[in-house]
Amino acid sequence: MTDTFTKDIVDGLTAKNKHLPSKYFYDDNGSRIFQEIMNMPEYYPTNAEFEILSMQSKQIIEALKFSRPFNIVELGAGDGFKTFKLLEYLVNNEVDFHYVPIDISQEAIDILTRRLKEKLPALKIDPKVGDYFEILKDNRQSDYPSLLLFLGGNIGNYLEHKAKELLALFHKNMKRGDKLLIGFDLKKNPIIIHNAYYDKHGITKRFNLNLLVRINRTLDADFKIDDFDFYCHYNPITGDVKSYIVSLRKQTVHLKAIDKYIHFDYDELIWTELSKKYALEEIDDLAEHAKFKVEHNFLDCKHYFTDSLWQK
Ligand code: AVJ
Repeated sequence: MTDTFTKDIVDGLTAKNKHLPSKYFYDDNGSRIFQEIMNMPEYYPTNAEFEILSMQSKQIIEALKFSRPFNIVELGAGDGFKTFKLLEYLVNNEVDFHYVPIDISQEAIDILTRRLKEKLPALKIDPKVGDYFEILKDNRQSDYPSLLLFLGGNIGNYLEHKAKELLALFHKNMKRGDKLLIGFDLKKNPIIIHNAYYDKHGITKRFNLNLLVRINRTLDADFKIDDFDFYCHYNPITGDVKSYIVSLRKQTVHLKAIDKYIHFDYDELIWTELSKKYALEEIDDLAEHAKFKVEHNFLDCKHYFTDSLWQK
C-alpha cells in the first residue's frame, strides 16, 4: 500500500465519516464526464467565465500594467478552452508575451499545444508537464513579470485552511509585482446552484460514481455501482455545495488488490466534494490573509462568477 492514490482511498473509506478526494474524479473517463458537465445548460460557471474572458480581455490586460515582454503561466491548463479568448486577444494585438500552460496530464498538454499552434500560429507557447510548484520556482528566475492563471473556480474544491495554504504557496513562488488571476464561483440564488450540481440529467451522479468505477479498476474492487446513489446539498449561508455517494444497502466491498474489506451501512454516505461559493468580501479576506492586494474583480453580466486580479 505504497502509492498515494491507494493510501488516500483507504484512509477515506476507513474513516469514521467516509470521504474520498475529488481530485481523483479526473481519470480519462472522469475528464470526459466533466466535459459533459461543462456542456450542460445548468452548469453556469463555464459560460460565465467564458463571457468574462471574451468580453473583458482588454480590461484585464490593461489592468496588469506590465512592461513587456511578460509571461502568462496557467496552472491546470486542461483543454484551455476559456483561456483561448485571452490569448487570441493578445496575439491579435501583437502583445509580446509567452504562454506557459502547466498540467499534470501529458495528454491534455499535447492536445492543447496542437490546437493552439493551429489556431494561433504566432503564439509563443512553452508548455510544461508536471507539478505546479516545481515549475513556478523555475519561473521565478525569469526576469519578466508574470501573470498566473488559476481559472475555472478550482479553488472552490479546497477547504478554507487548504485554500489558504495553496494561496500562500502561490505567493511564495511569485515575484513582487507579479499578478494572479483567480476564478471564484459566487454566492447566488440557491436554486441556480442546486440545479447546476444536482442536475436532472444525472451527469454529476455519473461523475461521482465513476470514482467507484476507478477504484474497481485500480484496486481490483467489487463496488456494485447500482447499489450506490448520489446526493448533493447547497448551504446558502456557508456557500458550501457538498456532494456525496450514498450506499443504498448494508453491504461489504472487497478491495482485492490490498485485501481490505469496507463495510457500508444502509444510507451511509461518502463525502466526495466541496464546491464552495464565495461572497466578494470573503475573497477580499482570503487575498489579504495571503498578503495579496485585490486589484479588480472581473464579473460576468449576471454576477455569477468572478475572475479576481491580485497583485503580490
Ligand atoms: C472543476 C472544481 C470547478 O466544483 O464546480 C462540477 C467540478 N463538480 N460539478 C466544480 C464539478 C461537480 C467543478 N470544478
